[in-house]
Parts: sequence; structure tokens; C-alpha cells
Amino acid sequence: MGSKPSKPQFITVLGDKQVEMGKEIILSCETNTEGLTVTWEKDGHTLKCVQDKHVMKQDGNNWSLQILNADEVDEGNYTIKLENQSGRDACSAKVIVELKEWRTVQWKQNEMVDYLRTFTIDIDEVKELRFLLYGLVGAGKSSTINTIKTIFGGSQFVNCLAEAMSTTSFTMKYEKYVIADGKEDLLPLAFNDTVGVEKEQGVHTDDIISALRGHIKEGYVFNPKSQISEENPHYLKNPSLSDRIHCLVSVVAADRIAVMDQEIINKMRQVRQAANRMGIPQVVFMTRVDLACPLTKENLRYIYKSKKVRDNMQKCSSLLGIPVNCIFPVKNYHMETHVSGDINCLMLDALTQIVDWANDYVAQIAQI
Ligand SMILES: Nc1nc2c(ncn2[C@@H]2O[C@H](COP(=O)(O)OP(=O)(O)OP(=O)(O)O)[C@@H](O)[C@H]2O)c(=O)[nH]1
Ligand SMILES: [Mg+2]
Repeated sequence: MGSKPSKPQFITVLGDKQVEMGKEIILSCETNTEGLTVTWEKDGHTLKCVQDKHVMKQDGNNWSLQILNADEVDEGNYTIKLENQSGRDACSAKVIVELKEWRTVQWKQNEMVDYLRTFTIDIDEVKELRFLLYGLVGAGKSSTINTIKTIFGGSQFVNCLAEAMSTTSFTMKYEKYVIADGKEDLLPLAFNDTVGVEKEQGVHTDDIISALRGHIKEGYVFNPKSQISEENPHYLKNPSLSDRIHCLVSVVAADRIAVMDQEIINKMRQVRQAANRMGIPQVVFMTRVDLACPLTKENLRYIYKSKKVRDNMQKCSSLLGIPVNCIFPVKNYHMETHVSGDINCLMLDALTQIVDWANDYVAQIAQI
């Protein structure tokens, strides 16, 4: 009787790979013994070896998987499993395929900052363009306002608006935030922060619709059980064009899109449809991209090369019914202690576009 073989073990393990489209990927490892049964898996399923795509090799104790002409479908989690009579072992690695950049961002902030600093609204009667931030609890609404304030404040704005992590909304009041350019001047932009949407609690959908129409004054404390009544001192009966919201910004966390509840999606769609009827431009700010995509976390400039980001944007578009070109992935200040040019540029890229859309809307309504 022959002796039992050694229990399979790895001498070297698979390493994570990041490659450009069209390039070759090689995953390799070394084991302690030969005579093993080896299987390769991708995302938990046995890898189907495709001709001219996959080459699996063994050279003594060295094992490799070569993936030719890397394509977005090759991105995923690869595992090699070893087995013999004495036992089994496995190790995994992530493969990230950089897509061809499909949207460009100007990674220099000066021009965009200057554009917003000198921006004027087409209609004199309207002194500020109003943006309403709306979305799930903890989506990053308040953090988005913090990030915008940071850009124009020149140093990181103390993050007093945002909550570390909570299941109920941290923001309870309807508040307006203006953007100070330096110490004194104000940009003609205002951002209204709202309570997060929740399944049972949270902001009443009709209140958001009233806010879009300009009926709710700042300082109003949202009541999840009932909508604002016309008798409420915070109810504005005859809002002017200046009181109305000029752009609806739905805020969605990239790392939570896959687990968004249908009831929440329905509420958000209801608000969106109301905004549609009023002709209000609507966009999505997809926050927390760094938590949803390791490529972006490592370097924000890869944002439009990331398959994860693009897939999340497409998912978000079909869930909420908003075209992909109105969806802006952004990263907010979160752990950073210093101002980052890249964080600023990504937010400014979105901001410069939505400011134009809000301005067009105001000009259009003023003519009616
Ligand atoms: N990593 C990371 N964290 C973020 C980002 N944006 C927001 N966060 C974090 O997400 C959490 C929730 O952010 P908030 O800005 O408080 O979210 P909110 O939508 O205002 O939440 P409510 O007011 O409670 O409805 C906080 O811990 C933020 O620091 C981001 O882009 N990246
Ligand atoms: Mg908040």
C-alpha cells in the first residue's frame, strides 16, 4: 500500500489583477504537491473553458489560468480549488477589467470653480437656483451638501450635517444651505436638505411634492405620519418662481442599489413623476462610489472605466426611470482630513451641468 499524499496547500496564492480591456490576464499559484485534482471557478461557478479565451496550464507544482483579450465579462472573482485523497484547499483573486473611458471628467477644478463663481441666473427675479436633495436614509444627502460647501470654502467643511450611520434619518428639518464663496459672497445656489425616505417612517412623499412646488418654508420639521397642512405656519400658500425647486437631485448610495426595497423605489418614482409633470429637471447623484467599487476607491480618476460603477448607474437608471446621462457618480468627503482635487472635480463636473439645467428650467417657466 502506498502512503497517502500530502494534504494540498498553497506555496504562493493567486494575486488580484487589474488590466485594461484587450490585455492578457495571468492568474498563477504554486502548490506543495503534484497529483492534484484542480478546478477553476469564476464567481462561484465552475469556469467553462472557452477556446481562444482561457488557457489552463500545469507545470509541476505551478498552476495558471491565462485569460486572453480581457473583456468586461472577464471581471469577477476567480478561485482555484485543489483536492486529493488527503484533503482540499482553495484560494481566490479579484480580476478588474478597466473599461475604455466612456465619460470624461475635467480633472482640473479652476475652470469649473470660476464658471460657478461668475454664474448668473438668466431671470433677474430669481436670486438663487434651488436644488432639493431627496433619497433613502443615509444615502449621503447631507454629505453632498458638505462636499459642495467644502469646494467653495477652500477647506473641509465641518461635517455636522451628516450622521455616522443610522437606520432612521439624521436630518429631520427642511433646511436650506447656501454656498459661501470665501467669507462673504454667496453663490446663487441653494441646496435644500430633506429627511430620508424610509419604508414606514421617514419623509411623507406628499411633503416632498409640496416642497418641489415651493409650498414648504425652511425650518419645517417633517412629520412622517401626516403631510403638511395649509394651516401650518411653514406652509407657503402662493409660492413664487423663486420659492420653487428648480432641480430635483435624487441621492442614491452606490453600495446599496442592489438591496433597495421596492416600497422605497415606488416612493422615489412617485416623487420623480410629480417632478416630471412640473417639468423640473431631475438627476441622480450616486454617492459612496468608493464603497461600491475598489477600482474607484483606489483612484477616483478610474470612475468612468469601472464596470461596477457603470453597472450600478444602469441599474439605478432602470429602477428609478432616469436616463443614464442624468446620473452622476460622486464621492463625498467622508474620512479625508484634507481637501482633494479629484473629489472636488467629480462633484464640480456634476454641479456645472445641473446648474445649467436648473437655469434653463427657470427661464422656461418665466416665459409661461
Ligand atoms: N465612503 C463614503 N461614505 C459616504 C459618502 N457619502 C456619504 N457617506 C457616509 O454615509 C453616511 C450617511 O451620510 P449622510 O450624508 O448623513 O446621509 P443622509 O442622506 O443625509 O442621511 P439622513 O439625513 O439620515 O437621511 C455617513 O457616514 C457619511 O459619512 C461617500 O461618498 N463615500
Ligand atoms: Mg442628512
